[in-house]
Amino acid sequence: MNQDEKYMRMCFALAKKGKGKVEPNPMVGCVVLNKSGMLVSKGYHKKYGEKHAERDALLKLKNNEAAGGTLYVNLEPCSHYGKTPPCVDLIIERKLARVVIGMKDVNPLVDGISKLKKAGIKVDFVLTEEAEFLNRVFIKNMTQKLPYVVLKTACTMDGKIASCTGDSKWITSNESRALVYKMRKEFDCIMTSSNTVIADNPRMEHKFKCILDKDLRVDKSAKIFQQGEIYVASNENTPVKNGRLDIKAVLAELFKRGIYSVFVECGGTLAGSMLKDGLVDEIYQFIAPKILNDNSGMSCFNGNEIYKIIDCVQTDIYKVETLDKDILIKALISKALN
Ligand code: AOF
Ligand code: ZN
Repeated sequence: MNQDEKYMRMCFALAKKGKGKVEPNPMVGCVVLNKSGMLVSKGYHKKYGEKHAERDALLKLKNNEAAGGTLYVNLEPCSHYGKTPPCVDLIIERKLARVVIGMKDVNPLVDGISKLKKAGIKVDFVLTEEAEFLNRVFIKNMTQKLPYVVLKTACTMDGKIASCTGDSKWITSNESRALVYKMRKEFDCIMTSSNTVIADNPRMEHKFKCILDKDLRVDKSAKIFQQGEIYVASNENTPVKNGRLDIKAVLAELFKRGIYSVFVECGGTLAGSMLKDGLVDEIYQFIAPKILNDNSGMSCFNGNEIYKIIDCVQTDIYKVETLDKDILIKALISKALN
């Protein structure tokens, strides 16, 4: 691993300390080396609205300590007056010779790179793909004005979520189900369908829940209503397209309400149509060591007829975890069907 990669990875680790506290802002970490290449300061963005990573690192140093040195930061330094003044101004003032950046900022207000170059500071990039992966939620939020969507499913080795009678308790182990409870907390909202609420009557503890219920079929006595704030998307508040709720419109509405990430827990129909419509960013798939061995069982993804394998939804698996009994696959959607 070269030096630039080493220090950029350090920035990633620092950035991650802000996870859960900086959203909807990006996670950013910063490392400063002095003229002789010695690490003299580290910083990170700690909380939404507070100092940016670069400022956090540079303000720990005396005025001339960073002069001629190198600053590492996983996101292009900002050049705009937001809740804080532009980081590029401080970098220029502190006379850094080189800035190594992970990714270009997708925020249209930011144009830090050209400002740095104009000031005679050398700019290099390193580990861009990793930097973009780290801030994938921020990138989606900023560029599409939509929440980042993770769809969770739990199935047998043959991809079934229930038998032909609808029996589904339980496919995955206690440990996996406990892990799902923890995962929910990492998202601003959990989303489910009227079908799931009617079939399973889950509690789904969360501070904010969205139920897709086009014809308002779910009874208010369902357990899901016992706790948390609930947004019911129905034909009364959401456009209907081809007889179905326009889920993209629901996501846009959630975004306006300050929801930046959504965890979808549903059956095969909603999962299939969200996948087909390209509304899913990522899949968490729990697979239990069971085989239903019945094609009339319910599938975890139930879209339309597909004739060619080339038309599969493609994913990039980035993590496989072995749990007590099950496995968990985490995969990014790399190509939607349409
Ligand atoms: C952060 N932390 O460490 C960096 C950011 O409203 P402000 O002033 O906090 O600016 C937010 C924007 O600044 C953010 O969307 C991103 O484009 C840029 N850089 N933001 O919260 C940081 N370096
Ligand atoms: Zn900044």
